Amino acid sequence: MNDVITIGDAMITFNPSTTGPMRFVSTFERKIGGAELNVAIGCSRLGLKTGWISRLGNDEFGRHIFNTVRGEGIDVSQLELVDGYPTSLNFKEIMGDGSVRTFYYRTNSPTETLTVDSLDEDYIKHSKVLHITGVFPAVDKEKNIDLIKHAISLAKKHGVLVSFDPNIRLKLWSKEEARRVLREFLPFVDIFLTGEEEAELLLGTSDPSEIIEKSKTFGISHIAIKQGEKGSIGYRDGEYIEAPAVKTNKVVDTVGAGDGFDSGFIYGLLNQWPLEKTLKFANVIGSMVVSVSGDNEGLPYLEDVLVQLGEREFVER
Ligand code: KDG
Repeated sequence: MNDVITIGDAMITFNPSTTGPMRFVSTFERKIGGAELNVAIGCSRLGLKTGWISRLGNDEFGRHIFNTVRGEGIDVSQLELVDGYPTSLNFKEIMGDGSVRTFYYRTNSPTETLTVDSLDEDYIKHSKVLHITGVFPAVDKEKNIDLIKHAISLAKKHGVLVSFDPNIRLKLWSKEEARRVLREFLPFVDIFLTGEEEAELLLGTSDPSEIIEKSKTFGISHIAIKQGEKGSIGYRDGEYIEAPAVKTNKVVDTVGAGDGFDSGFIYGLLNQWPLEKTLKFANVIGSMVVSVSGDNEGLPYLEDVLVQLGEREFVER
């Protein structure tokens, strides 16, 4: 039985060694990225039993990602290396203030070989949460939208909670397409983890109270609004909580912070924590991610978060 499973496309991510426009960057560090995989890594490091459904190229980069995922303790039974599709790449540009642009090389992704028939009903049935995002449906749209809809229907059939982060990537589709497709998922979502801008695009408002009201009309029971450096807002069973952000000494790389938040939120929910504690925990994780270079390197282990929260002593030596 897995606590959390997710479906997504991962990439080798090249982080620039220097800040500034990418055309002037000559050296990069090889890392790994992919929104859904980041959440899987975050959940696994916190101690949740986690599975990732995906395909990678049967090449050196694919092997590197496969070994990393397995090394993170994530279940790889639904992961295959496929011939004829090179593992996707993503080059990042980071400016002095930590803001990021990404340049994808992910057409012909190995996940094109992942079909509705690849989904194992039993695997989904034996999970507590299915986490999906707006990235995967935007890659190879025609097929992946159906695949995600099928995964959601299997989850609903077996009482598995559906967690959804819109993660709208406008380099992959238009605002109109994203809105039309992702709104179709909303009636099946139990846990909605959104940024304000994404909510504006999907629901037509960035006002937190209105986001909550509109989300409730879709029957969504757990809502978290991620506000970056302002913190987060949560709603559950009539309870509305504003959780301030945690101060970060230096923002190095903002990519992956939202995925870190998601993993913390799911962890708190599965442990039946009060909403306030869950939001605080998730905010701390987001702040830890931005202080480290890479999309998932900053995702903490449970002990690290407890140290940040002052619940565990930090022992230096
Ligand atoms: O949420 C962070 C991810 O988006 C990043 O790791 C990779 O850009 C990426 C993507 O599309 O998955």
